[in-house]
Amino acid sequence: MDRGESWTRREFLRRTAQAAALLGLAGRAFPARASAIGPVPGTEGFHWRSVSVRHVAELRDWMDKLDREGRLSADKTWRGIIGSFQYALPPGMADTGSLVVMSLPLANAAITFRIAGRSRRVWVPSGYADDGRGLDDFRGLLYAAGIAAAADDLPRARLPLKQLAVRSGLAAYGRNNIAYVEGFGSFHQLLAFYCRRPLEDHWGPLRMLPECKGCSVCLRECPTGAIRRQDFVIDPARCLTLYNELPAPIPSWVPATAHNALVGCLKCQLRCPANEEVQARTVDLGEVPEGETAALLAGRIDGSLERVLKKRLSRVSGGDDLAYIARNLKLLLAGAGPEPGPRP
Ligand code: B12
Ligand code: SF4
Ligand code: SF4
Repeated sequence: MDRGESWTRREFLRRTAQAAALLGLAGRAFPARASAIGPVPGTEGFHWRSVSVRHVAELRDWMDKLDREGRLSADKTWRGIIGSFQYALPPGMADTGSLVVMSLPLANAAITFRIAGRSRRVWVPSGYADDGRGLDDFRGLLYAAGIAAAADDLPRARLPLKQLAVRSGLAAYGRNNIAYVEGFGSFHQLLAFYCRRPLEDHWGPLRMLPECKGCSVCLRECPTGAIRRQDFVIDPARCLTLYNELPAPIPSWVPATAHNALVGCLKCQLRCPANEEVQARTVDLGEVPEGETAALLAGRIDGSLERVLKKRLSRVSGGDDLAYIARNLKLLLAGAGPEPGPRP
């Protein structure tokens, strides 16, 4: 895969310092907040690509085409999320402007619960553990690197980010419909900002990850049949993540053995050959003592315990809703899902 604008940490620091000096930004606090789980060792920095804003309508056209062909799910929750994309350009954005799509490396994490004298490690997939960074930190990266001018407010682009990343040449689609970026595999976060500056237009066709040719590991691993043999587009209504991120009851057709993480699912990524080299970077989120685990599981959450638990679980997005975390943990324990460890 073409690496595009990819930086090692040393190069990243050199170029950002240079750009900051050029822009008169030297001394700017960046990143603005300390990271709670820290950068992924060896993969600090980010990858990015730009396309012209003139292509935004083409992102929507592709979605509409899939819909007309009957390839998109009718699931209401999923439709609600997809319906929130905003294809109109932000106010005042000229068609000479650009979209900058960023990929930031993430690590999977593990949290340990003490239960009945034993330690039970549980996966917290990449993207759910809060690393302490916010949108302004990411904008800060673009300013400091000289990609965007300091005067540009960089409105966030609420668009289908995987499609955008693949069209820009930054990523390629895996058969699991997750976007893979060289050096990060599937474990990274995508973000996009509108930028008023005309940047190089990398727009191109959708690409599949070369490793997917002849491979069906994710298709076999998916515990709920969301990845389809007959259609590249997955069925989101069969994806465990659509349900376990929400407090609503998990549908009864989901097998008891499907649950494998405190929230989300890692099954289609863990054994993926394209993740082989990037997968060993699990971050430890510490241990929840026996008393707190027992109370969480029993739903006996009084005021002081709630404060302690929220503090521990605040690194899990949505960690303030302890009821759904408790439900997921119970399901995981009952189904004897896999424990975090070396690549299976
Ligand atoms: C809706 C959504 C979900 C829904 C539905 C997923 C889905 N596939 O639609 C649910 C809640 C289930 C979900 C789950 C997950 N999600 Co999610 N999700 C999103 C969201 C908001 C939109 C995704 C979207 O556009 N779906 C619409 C479908 C139609 O598009 P698509 O999935 O890109 O599919 C394309 C291909 O099928 C392609 N296509 C069709 N035919 C063909 C043929 C060929 C040959 C090729 C190459 C392509 C191709 O066309 C489609 C459109 O381009 C994005 C954030 C964002 N703003 O984009 C995050 C996002 C995609 N999610 C993310 C993550 C991490 C996940 C999970 C891994 C979380 C977890 N650990 O459990 C799982 C993975 C599930 C999976 N296998 O896709 C990350 C992905 C980062 C990455 N590395 O790609 C995103 C980008 C969030 C972020 N900001 O980082 N997610
Ligand atoms: S498991 Fe195989 S088919 Fe699935 S995304 Fe990875 S390389 Fe592609
Ligand atoms: S996240 Fe889990 S349920 Fe969803 S497609 Fe991947 S393996 Fe299947």
